[in-house]
Amino acid sequence: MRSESAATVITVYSVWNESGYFRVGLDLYSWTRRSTAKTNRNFACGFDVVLFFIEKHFLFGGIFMKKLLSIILAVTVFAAAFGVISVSAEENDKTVSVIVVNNTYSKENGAPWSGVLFNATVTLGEDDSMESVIERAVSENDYSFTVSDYGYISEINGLTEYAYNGSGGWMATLNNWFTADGTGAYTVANGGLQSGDEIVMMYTCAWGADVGSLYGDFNTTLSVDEFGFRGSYISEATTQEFFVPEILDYTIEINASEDVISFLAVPTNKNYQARVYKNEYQPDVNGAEYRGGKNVPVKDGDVIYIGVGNPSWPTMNSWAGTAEETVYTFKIKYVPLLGDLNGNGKLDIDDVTILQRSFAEFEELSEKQKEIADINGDKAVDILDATAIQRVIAEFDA
Ligand SMILES: [Ca+2]
Ligand SMILES: [Ca+2]
Repeated sequence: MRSESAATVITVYSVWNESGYFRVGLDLYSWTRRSTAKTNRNFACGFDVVLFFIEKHFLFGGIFMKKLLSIILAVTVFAAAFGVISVSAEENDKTVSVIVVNNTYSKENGAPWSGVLFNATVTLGEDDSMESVIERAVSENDYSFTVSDYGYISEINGLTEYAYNGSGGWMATLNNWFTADGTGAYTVANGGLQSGDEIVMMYTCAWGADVGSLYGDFNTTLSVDEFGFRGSYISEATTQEFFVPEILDYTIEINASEDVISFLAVPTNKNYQARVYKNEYQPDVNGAEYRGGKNVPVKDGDVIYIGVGNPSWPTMNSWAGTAEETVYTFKIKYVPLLGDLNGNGKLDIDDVTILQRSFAEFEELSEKQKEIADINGDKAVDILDATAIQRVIAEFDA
């Protein structure tokens, strides 16, 4: 995918909340939204995709069908994806999150249940794979499941494959990626499964097409519905408004001189991976990426690259053809807040101290600090500015 890249600036607004800290909307908003985005995709389990497959079957004959079946099996059964989720691990526990959800087959249409069955944090052992982790999560949450003769999960809590017009089944993503191989292939031992990963086991009524697994589709953009990022001082409104899948270059303005940002970068077609890099795009270097786009330390001048569908990365779509990758860039620009002399993204007592020390001539303000110290805008940096900062602090501590 290639498109005209217009530079777009994502301005990040910092907003005080009642407790006096900067609030990061994306924290709550976008990350919740990610899980609900799938919910919103209520495809009426249709016949179209099935027909597509049948058509292919007749067009290409048995070999194709075999491949197709193996893909479908892999998908139905395993589905692993490259997701990411915050590890709310205790101490040094290594954990992954496992979510089981059915957003495609409604009760009205006959499903025994729908929605999120559970969202669990599972401790990761050395012998674990995606497969074992999913099975353990299901049984630890006291739900039934069935492993088919082919070794994949065919039933969870009474919702079985083929339940919807013969075209339903279970698929899983690992960090929002429908894995190219079965879930058993992604293990702790081989590094395919890592602490902090997010596994979503989801029901599809259409061989994956209704949950973002688009076989034979070569779109490598990021999904606008599921794009976002969060940082300590980054608020929400921003990215949802400014991100356009076809625009490749952005500037992210941050209010703290340093921050740690997590990107929620989900491909439109989740058969492809999205990988996040800093300052150097290295698609050929395994592990050079920030897994799941999480916890990227940034400062002024850094450049974040998010690639989707690089031809060297695994995808089940390689059966159908080769995609052209899409690479987005996000330049990080530090835009200080007025009065934030220590550059930590908020007005606090340390800013007052810095100012007072400069009055007492213990320390001189840097040029940059001088620019932002005049918080009351009277062209002078003096005690009134210190007072103004104190007022802001007091107001929000009140
Ligand atoms: Ca400060
Ligand atoms: Ca002033």
